Amino acid sequence: MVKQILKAPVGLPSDVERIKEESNYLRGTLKEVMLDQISAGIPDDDNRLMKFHGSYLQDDRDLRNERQKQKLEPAYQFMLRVRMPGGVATPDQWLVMDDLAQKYGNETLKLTTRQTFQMHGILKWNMKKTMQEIHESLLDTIAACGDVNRNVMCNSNPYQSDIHSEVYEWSKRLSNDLLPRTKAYHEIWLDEEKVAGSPEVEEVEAMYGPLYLPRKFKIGIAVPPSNDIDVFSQDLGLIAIVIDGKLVGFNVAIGGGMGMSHGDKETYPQIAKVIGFCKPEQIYDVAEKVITIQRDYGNRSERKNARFKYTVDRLGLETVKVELENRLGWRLDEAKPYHFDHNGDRYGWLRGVKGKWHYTLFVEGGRVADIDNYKLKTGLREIAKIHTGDFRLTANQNLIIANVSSHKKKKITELIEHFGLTDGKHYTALRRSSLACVALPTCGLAMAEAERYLPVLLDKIEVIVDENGLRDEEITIRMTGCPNGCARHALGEIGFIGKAPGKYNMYLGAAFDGSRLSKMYRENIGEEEILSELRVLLSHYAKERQEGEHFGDFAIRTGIIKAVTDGRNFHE
Ligand code: SRM
Ligand code: SF4
Repeated sequence: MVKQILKAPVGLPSDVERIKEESNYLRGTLKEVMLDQISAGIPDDDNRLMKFHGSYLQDDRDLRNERQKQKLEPAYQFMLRVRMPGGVATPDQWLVMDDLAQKYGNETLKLTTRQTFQMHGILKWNMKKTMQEIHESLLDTIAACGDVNRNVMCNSNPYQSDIHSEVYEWSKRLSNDLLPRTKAYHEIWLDEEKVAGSPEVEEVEAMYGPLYLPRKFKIGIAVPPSNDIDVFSQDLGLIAIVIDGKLVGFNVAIGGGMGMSHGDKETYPQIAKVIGFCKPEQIYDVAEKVITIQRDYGNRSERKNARFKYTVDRLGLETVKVELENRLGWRLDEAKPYHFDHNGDRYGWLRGVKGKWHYTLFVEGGRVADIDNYKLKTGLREIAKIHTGDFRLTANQNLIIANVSSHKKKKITELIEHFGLTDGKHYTALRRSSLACVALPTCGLAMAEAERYLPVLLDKIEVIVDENGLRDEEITIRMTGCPNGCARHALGEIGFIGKAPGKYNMYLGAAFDGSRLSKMYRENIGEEEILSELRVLLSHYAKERQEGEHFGDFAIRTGIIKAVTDGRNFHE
């Protein structure tokens, strides 16, 4: 093995590093401040720690100005994110989430782009009860946010192959084994007794250390030909390799990520690069060692440059690979061939390999709510009451009612029809291929609308789509309220990033299989300009595309936009 001398960036540690250091393994003063009845909020330092417990303090931005005028504190409320590897929930867990959202939240559930539930609008006084009920349902929110390994994603299509359940088990193991070891969560939320003795002795975070990671860390496992989890957007992406129906291992890809800041060339989205192959039983070791490289060499001064993608780009891909192999004490094999077809979902009823049925439902923007006549939340509650399989939350914010027996299929179909739940097939394929992040009113970082606006914009784009005979053409379209990229905008064939209220940067040219980034096409445009641009582009595409050519590839081939194969060229 080659000996290397690597350096972490020098500079004063960021404020968050201080907060972690002083937190006594993520405790801070959370226990006390959650009891305080004077404010519905909590201090900033504790809010930073709150993330490690799967929650953020937010305020309802729709009410912000009015409350300010009335000299009231902001309408503070908490967002809560569940840790649920691979997005698999039992019907009972679904019912608990539904009930909690109703009792303590804003009566809706958000199915996130990382396959889990978020609840919004939980008041401080209800947080502990909510956490405890989640725990009783055998789920938790540990490490759902914060500078640690997050919810591990996994291909959500059980109909695809026998391999799926095996791969899902690996995602669960990774998620559990990479959890922080501190008992802070259990003490603060579940009232578990503190074990006697000094915490430093009790809780050596062998892998994370007392400062945890410089930034969040994300792992996802794809099962080709589906890249539904956008494996190249992960800090550590694993691609299942199946030979003769057997899972032989995983290709390992490192250094992906979507976030950036407008106009800041030091920040950029990046595609993870494949560096080799390992056997299934080696993935924990690989993940652990990759995480410790980021722990040791990630940037702890500049949070905007702290993600693993920047560590990889700074040190060099080959150097990181050598360091990984040094830490493993063995070499990765050559990466094995694989092929992705798409990064979307396949809707409606599909029969799986073991004779079970799976129904993929289109959930626009991932929002489970009863809105006017569309009683999605009620319908799913009724389905959960009789369902004996499970639910799978997809990385595209949709839902699979999975593992339905032929016997139960009839009853579930009746409920789907009774509540008019949709697989999206009466919409354009464009809408079915859409993703939007939460943005306003809850996200404190949103510069523009996303989830609430994309459906409205799509109503207008669909007219253009129909005029051009593109109704069944799958074109991925993604909108985020800011450049953090929570809906993986840079991997949408059409991407919009919020710049200011009603204004977006428009991106084109990403690959349909999630393997190439998009590039900025127009800056700071409003709805009228968006529609006039798309009118020209989509008509051009309808007339000039080659057989089977996807829109992103067309935009590159015809020179509408330059291809970006490495995020470091993103701003050029
Ligand atoms: Fe995200 C922060 C919502 C997936 C990149 N994200 C946030 C916060 C917590 C805002 C904040 O820090 O104050 C948002 C909460 C809004 C709200 O009101 O709920 C938020 N992110 C989401 C979700 C709910 C979007 C959705 O509509 O589904 C997704 C929850 C995922 C989950 O279940 O864990 C979500 N976020 C993502 C993804 C996509 C992914 O991971 O596949 C990304 C891009 C991939 C990546 O990480 O590179 C993403 N979120 C960010 C970033 C930018 C990080 C960076 O590298 O710069 C931030 C801001 C930050 O961390 O400082 C952020
Ligand atoms: Fe908020 Fe920006 Fe993420 Fe959208 S992309 S949820 S606006 S942080």
